[in-house]
Amino acid sequence: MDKKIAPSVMCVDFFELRKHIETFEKNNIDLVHLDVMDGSFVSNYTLGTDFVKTIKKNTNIPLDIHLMIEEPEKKLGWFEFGEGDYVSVHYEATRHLNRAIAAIKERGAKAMVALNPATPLCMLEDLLDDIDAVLLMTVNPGFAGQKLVQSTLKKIKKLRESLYKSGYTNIEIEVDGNVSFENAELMSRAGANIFVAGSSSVFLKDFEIEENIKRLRSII
Ligand code: S6P
Ligand code: MG
Repeated sequence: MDKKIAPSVMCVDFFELRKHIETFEKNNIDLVHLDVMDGSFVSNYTLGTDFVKTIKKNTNIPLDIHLMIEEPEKKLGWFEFGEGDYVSVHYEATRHLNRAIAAIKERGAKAMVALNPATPLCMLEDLLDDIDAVLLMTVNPGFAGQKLVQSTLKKIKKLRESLYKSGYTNIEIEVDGNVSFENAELMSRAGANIFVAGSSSVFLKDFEIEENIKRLRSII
């Protein structure tokens, strides 16, 4: 399965946005990770509908929209995405997950279910026929710059093994949170293939972003 890097835009200096997007394009970045937070599902607020629209309009790199919002099925229509983009909705955020997944797929995008560190993998059981990927949170959602929740490393391995055993070999696994160079290696070995790169790798202070991308790519 292809390994993909998805830099997290909430970690960049917004005054330099254009420069960062150009760097992503020049370095063949696979996905642009956009964290959307509503101040309710998580306490923080981040990138909203206009921001997503601006990025969509200004790059051909597929988007990876991570919706940390309540009842996402009611808001999907407000977001700009389409064929080839990835959109994740949290298991914990809705009673109508199936409806949310169907609405994402109707628009040709890849549907992804996100699980918080404390949400067990068994919750995915009846979703596997309908999803393209699983986003395993490796920190509690809401903020960049947090420490890895160690138990999530075992969770990645357990998920990859059970997907193989049950024949869902095409389902991708994305990891999000403290994907440092050190942790990325462990996550990759455990079976993750999409790596959200934030302040602990690609945007690590005092290092060049291009160098960090190369380093991360060589590790995964
Ligand atoms: C966190 C969010 C993430 C962060 C990313 C930051 O709620 O979903 O996408 O932006 O994890 O990376 P790092 O390396 O600072 O943990
Ligand atoms: Mg995220």
